[in-house]
Amino acid sequence: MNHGKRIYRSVFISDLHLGSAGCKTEQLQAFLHSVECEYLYLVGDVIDMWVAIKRGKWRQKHTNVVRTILGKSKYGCQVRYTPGNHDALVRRLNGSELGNIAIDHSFSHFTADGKKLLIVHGDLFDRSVTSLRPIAWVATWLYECLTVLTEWITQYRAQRGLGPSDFSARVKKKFKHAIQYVTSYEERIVVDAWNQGYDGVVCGHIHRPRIERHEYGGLYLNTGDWVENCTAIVEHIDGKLELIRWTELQQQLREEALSLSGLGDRHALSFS
Ligand SMILES: [Mn+2]
Repeated sequence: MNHGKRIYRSVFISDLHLGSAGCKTEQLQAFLHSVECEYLYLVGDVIDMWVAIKRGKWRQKHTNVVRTILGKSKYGCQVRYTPGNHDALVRRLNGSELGNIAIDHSFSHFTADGKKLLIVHGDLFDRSVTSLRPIAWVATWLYECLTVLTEWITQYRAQRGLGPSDFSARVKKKFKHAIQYVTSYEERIVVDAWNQGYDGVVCGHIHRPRIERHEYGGLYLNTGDWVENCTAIVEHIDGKLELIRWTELQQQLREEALSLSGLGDRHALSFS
């Protein structure tokens, strides 16, 4: 029995944005504690240096996530970190190996069933970050302010007994859509990987979890993020790749724990 843990060969996560108001630290910790893997890929934007470090927003809970990751590396998990645009300062360490932690611009990963995958954050394929970088920077700040504003609205409504508003989801959706060229991003990155001889690409950056085979060949795997979606790409022991959502995995683990303890059966009896 694996004591409520999921065992994978590899886990790929990105866009944790540690240090920003939006990072879902609790869910991320719970997820990290519930998986065991041989390879843990951190596919960029792990630390949000654009907002975290300069503005004193870093909290103990963010340090704790880093400690959890270091803990995994201590017990034999190979951690591979490809910095993104929000943690671009770490790119100075590209090519370094610190014990079980390797940092580089990109990695080649071979799955258990022999697929060759390119692991890269992906911001270099996003025009809104390369040629329109100042706009992206302002957009990040607006997004951060919006997140804080939403929290205020939620608290205000909760205090008055009102339900949550969908204001944030609506605005964020429009906002992100406006600054991203999502389809062309997906297309550019997967075609580039395919042309380099890879079977597919694992990336992040646009906060849109997805697993798909491109029409010209090539697997497109986007890990999603831990600001909104709380998702990861995992490689099973046999090499099969899957997109998982923390909410669904959490539910499965809860049900398993319940049936193990026998509580599930007693409930079933009492309601029959
Ligand atoms: Mn990014």
